[in-house]
Amino acid sequence: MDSLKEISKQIKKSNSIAIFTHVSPDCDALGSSCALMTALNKMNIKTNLFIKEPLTHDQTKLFSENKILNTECDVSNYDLFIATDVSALNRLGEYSTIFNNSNNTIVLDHHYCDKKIGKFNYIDNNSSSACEIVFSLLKELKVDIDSEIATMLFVGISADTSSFQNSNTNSKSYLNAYELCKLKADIVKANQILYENKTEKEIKFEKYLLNNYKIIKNCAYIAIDKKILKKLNGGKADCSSFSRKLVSIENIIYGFSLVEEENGLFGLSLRAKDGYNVKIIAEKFGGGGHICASGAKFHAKNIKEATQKVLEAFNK
Ligand SMILES: [Mn+2]
Repeated sequence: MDSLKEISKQIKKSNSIAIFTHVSPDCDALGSSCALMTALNKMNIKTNLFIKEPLTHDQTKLFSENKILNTECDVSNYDLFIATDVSALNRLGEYSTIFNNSNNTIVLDHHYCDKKIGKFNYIDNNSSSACEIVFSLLKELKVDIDSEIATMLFVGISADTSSFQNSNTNSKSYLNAYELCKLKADIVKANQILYENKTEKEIKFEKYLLNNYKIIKNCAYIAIDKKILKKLNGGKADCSSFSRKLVSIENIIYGFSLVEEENGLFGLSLRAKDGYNVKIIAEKFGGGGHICASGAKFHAKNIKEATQKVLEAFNK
């Protein structure tokens, strides 16, 4: 692995940088990439962040969408490409080819990966979030971390640890959160938007979850097809916290949600209590992530067959 010192040297050498992050960006993907872009621009290094998908309603309150480009990335405009919160090429979506074809790339991530996709790679799976890594990098770069940057980094740490509850939380996460508070991260705003901001639709989805989840042995799960999504007037994003909620049940070790995203294409979200592994299940379906929190997408005839496939994988 390359040091943050080496990586900051590469950054200081470059004139213009493009940043990418993973598809279906979460608050850590956005926090790490937006904070890095803002800080580098403060250092007068021309930096653009490219994200194809629109932000969710909550995310737009935490990150300025107008500073993010959703266009094609003209390679000739940049001499360095950085990916945050992602270390697998396919998770870069439409920007994966550009990243793969460039010979000057940096990866900053906390997901374990056997294959290194950057020229320079800083991958630390002891960090709770990519935001912790970007925070260390910004300190190495000696850039002034203002309240806006501190807030974005705090949001990513808080979101990836589910407010310091997930098993990826450690003493360093608390220390970084402490330092970010000292740097005037707006934790009231972050907490309100992340945790006290439920819409009626979210309540409706939660109600559906609580009325319809099933338990087999130590595994709680919910399966939702397009018909149900339509009835609830929502989409896959409205189910994103389901597996985490299911694994919070007493005596339940594994939780998963299965959501039909397109006809015959199913999104699988998996969670396990500390000390148990769901990543091996995600990998069986061509996905990945963390030991305790991972996901995949796969095809099946219908929701029944998709559910059966996942339950069989658990049985094995
Ligand atoms: Mn992350």
